[in-house]
This record gives sequence, structure tokens and C-alpha cells, in this order.
Amino acid sequence: MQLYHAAASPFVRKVMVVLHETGQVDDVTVVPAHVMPLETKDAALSHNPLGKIPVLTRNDGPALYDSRVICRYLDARKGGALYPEARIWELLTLEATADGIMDAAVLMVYEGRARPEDKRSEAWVEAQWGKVSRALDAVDGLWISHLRGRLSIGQIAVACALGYLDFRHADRNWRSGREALAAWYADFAERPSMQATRPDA
Ligand code: GSF
Repeated sequence: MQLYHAAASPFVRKVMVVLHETGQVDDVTVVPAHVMPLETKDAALSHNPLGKIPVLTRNDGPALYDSRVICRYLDARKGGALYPEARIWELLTLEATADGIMDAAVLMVYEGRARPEDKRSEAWVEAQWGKVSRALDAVDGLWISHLRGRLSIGQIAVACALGYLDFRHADRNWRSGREALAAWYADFAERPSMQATRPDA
């Protein structure tokens, strides 16, 4: 299998952490990809019409995307422990909350990179941060109990989202007022799978 990859991508990191945690790193060849919404030249396009990474190519079927599909596929190859049936709908919603934080945080970066200064919208950026902030409050409150216990895709997705905020939006100081989430992340970030996939490595 080949994984179209960029170390800075929080979605790619989700897949890489799943590979580490399920002992499948050696089953995948990483293919460096450089993707930006206004550039449609990257090889990833040949496997994902959306032009986004991660994309996972396989020998026995069409390429898989997006990160939710890829993570579930990889985990299923090893028995599905990251998606326990007993809590599946809560975990998928927690993953969607984390992915939504990533989506908004990435869009904020693109606003600065893909648009000329005179066309950037501060209101757009703050609207995206509003989504991030409300989602963080929900994870720090309603969802915090789902970060406890056995390793799940919900934990991995939240950790990758928080790592991306530190990487690209450190000035927003997401930990302020969210002590429970900050404490959980300080511990989870020490996992070898997280250390092996840091975006700033
Ligand atoms: C989102 C992937 C994504 O936005 C997933 O895999 O879960 N729903 C998808 N990837 C970004 C790179 S990033 O994470 O920094 C991407 O491919 N952007 C290029 C583009 O055209 O938006």
C-alpha cells in the first residue's frame, strides 16, 4: 500500500498514528505529496479527484480516502479495536468533532496562503476559529469522559487536532480555560506513536 503523505497534515497524522498503534507502519510506503487548493498538479490527484491527502492506494482495489475511511480500513485489518461497537456512534461523532477542528484550522491557514492580502477576510478566519473554539469546549466538557479508557479513534483524532493547533495556531492558546483537555493531551502526546509523527519533527 502507498500513503500520499505530508508531515504537516493533521489528517495524514491521524493515519500515521493508527499505523503505529496497530503495528502496520512497515505495510505502507509513504509517498511525499504537496497539495494546496489552488494547485492541481500533485500525483495525489490521480488517486483522489478531490485532490486531498491522505490517500491510500491498494493492490486489491481502488484507492481509499478520506482519513476516516483509511483509519477504519487499517484498523479493521487488525481486528477493529479502535472502533469498539459498544461506543461506535459516540466515537465517530468525537472523531467528526476533531476532524471539524482540523478542517477549520486548515482553512484558516489557507486563507493566509491561498488568498492575496487584500482579499483575505478577517471575518472568515474568526468564523473558522469560532468553530474550533466551540468544538474544543465540547471536547473539554461533554466529551471528556470519552477520552478516557482504552485507545480509540476518538482519542487519536482529538490528539492530532490539538497537535495541529499547537503547530499552526499556537498564538490562539487553546489550553486557556480547558484544563481537563490540556492535562489529557499532555499525557497522550507522550505516546511513541505521537512522538514518531510530530509535524515539526
Ligand atoms: C480532509 C483532508 C485535507 O483537507 C480527510 O482526509 O479527512 N476530509 C479529509 N487535507 C489537506 C491537507 S492538510 O491536512 O493540511 C489537503 O489535502 N488540502 C488540499 C486541498 O485541496 O484542500
